[in-house]
Amino acid sequence: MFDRFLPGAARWSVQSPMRPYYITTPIYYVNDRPHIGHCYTTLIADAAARMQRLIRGGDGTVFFLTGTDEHAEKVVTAAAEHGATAMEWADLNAGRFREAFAEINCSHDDFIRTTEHRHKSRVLGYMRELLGTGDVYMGDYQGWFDPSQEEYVTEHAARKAEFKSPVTGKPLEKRTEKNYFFRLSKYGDRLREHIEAHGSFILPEARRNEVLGRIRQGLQDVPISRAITDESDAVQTWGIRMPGDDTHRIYVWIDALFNYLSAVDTDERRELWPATVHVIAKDILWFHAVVWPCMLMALERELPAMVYSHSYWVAEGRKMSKSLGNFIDLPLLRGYMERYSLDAVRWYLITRGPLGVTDADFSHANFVEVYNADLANTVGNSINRVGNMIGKYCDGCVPDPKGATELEGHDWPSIALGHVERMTASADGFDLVSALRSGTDLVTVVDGYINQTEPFRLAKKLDEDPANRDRLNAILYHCAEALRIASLLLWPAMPQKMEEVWSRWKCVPPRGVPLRELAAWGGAHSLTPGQRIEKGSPLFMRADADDPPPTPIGD
Ligand code: ME8
Repeated sequence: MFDRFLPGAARWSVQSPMRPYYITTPIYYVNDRPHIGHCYTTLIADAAARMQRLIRGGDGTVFFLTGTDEHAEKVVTAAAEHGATAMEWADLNAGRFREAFAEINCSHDDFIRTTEHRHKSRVLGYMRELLGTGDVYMGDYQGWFDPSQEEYVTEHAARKAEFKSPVTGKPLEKRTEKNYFFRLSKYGDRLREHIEAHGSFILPEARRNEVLGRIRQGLQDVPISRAITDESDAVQTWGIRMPGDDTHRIYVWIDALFNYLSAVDTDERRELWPATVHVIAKDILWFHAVVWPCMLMALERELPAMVYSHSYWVAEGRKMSKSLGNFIDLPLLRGYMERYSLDAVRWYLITRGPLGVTDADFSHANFVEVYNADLANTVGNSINRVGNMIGKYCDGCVPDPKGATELEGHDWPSIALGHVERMTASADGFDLVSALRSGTDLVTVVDGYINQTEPFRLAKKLDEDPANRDRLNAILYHCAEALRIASLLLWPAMPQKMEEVWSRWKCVPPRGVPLRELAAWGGAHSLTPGQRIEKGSPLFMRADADDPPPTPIGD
């Protein structure tokens, strides 16, 4: 029914003036199963993708990519611990990521795995191109390797973290190898100029400054291969071999970054490049904001328009870690979905997550507070209240405003338009929380209007003055129409609940129509006076703050 919002439904034409919107998430390691962090990044990318599908309607393509990064050494070691081959283990966990993203209703258009032929074959092509640029050479590398993150850390960072992983706290290993190197140092100035000229290339601002600061200290060349000294070693032989040199495999990070290109390097999709936004977290900023753009420069490819780097979820005030056993994992999220609904979980994660530069704390008390404040008491309450009043005072049919658009100082067409414009501008600037606030703020305006005009009092005075009927009808129509528009703005975070409202109120948006037309006050897609609507049960029941956290479901 809502196929206009489904992945792949929109196709752009060559004449389309709008650039396609190509959004990506990191591809996740398959050594373990997904947790809240992976779900969060994919969820905010989902909300952003849905916002653009909504804003653009049929005008311009949106393409949303996620997937898994499979050639990491830790995939082989985790597999061995479970008596599996690396491929079996990767299959199992890639399946878990797919299922998790389906469970949280992510609308990605593609899910790429780096072990797929389409990816591996294209990576070989990119690597041959890179070798041909003269920016790759064989050199000696000695450094502190962090096996838990599959990366070398600088001498300075290693010392500072007492030779433990700055991310996981696991011991670092001193490694020396002969490797192929990419001349990152050659591109420092060009990259700095690019960042300085493009204010939203790295967001948020603080991350941009961080990167600029490090670039100013000078860039060192980076290894892009790992040596294979033992063909019987399962760890060493897992990965893509360097073209023309079987004694090296491509470094997993380089292999992984290429996914953004390989997924769209087909005749049908090539127009999608450059990506509009790579969504990542702060842990992998350097690779995305420095190594990747410099490689693209060497390959003479266009750079992505934005790298958006969010912060971290922590749990009940503490960093999530395996040893503390406090990971917010999928079974726990499932417990929340079952009790409070999937869309309540999506709402909480998207609007209270670490989108900016500070970490966000997942706490049960905060979840319940947000659920009650935003959903039960605001969005749900307003929709139920207006639906009930229409049921009671207008025989369950959308009332006729008789052309009135302004009442009690509320110029509704311009109020609605203001909120739609704010949503559009915020979505374009990747301020997703502000984009969604445009929806809840519009609901709050409706609440204030109800309190001010008191339609429930007016309904008791219909016999006193015949003009009261018209006034009541106009008030309730304004409320319902404003809520219909708010439901469009809230849909990217809460698609199921808002689709439920559309089906109750008989206002399912037709396919291929952009937001500005869908949301036009009293326009072709507005509520139809005289149309019978269904009341339905409350969208969000109030939650009891004293209830303990839900129990995890499944594994
Ligand atoms: O780094 N809070 O994969 P990865 C928020 N394969 N987000 C979190 C998080 C947390 N506590 N923990 C993880 C890799 N994430 C590479 C990426 S891309 C070419 C290769 C999210 O499985 C966040 O998006 O370690 C972070 O950047 C990503 O998971 C790291 O996932």
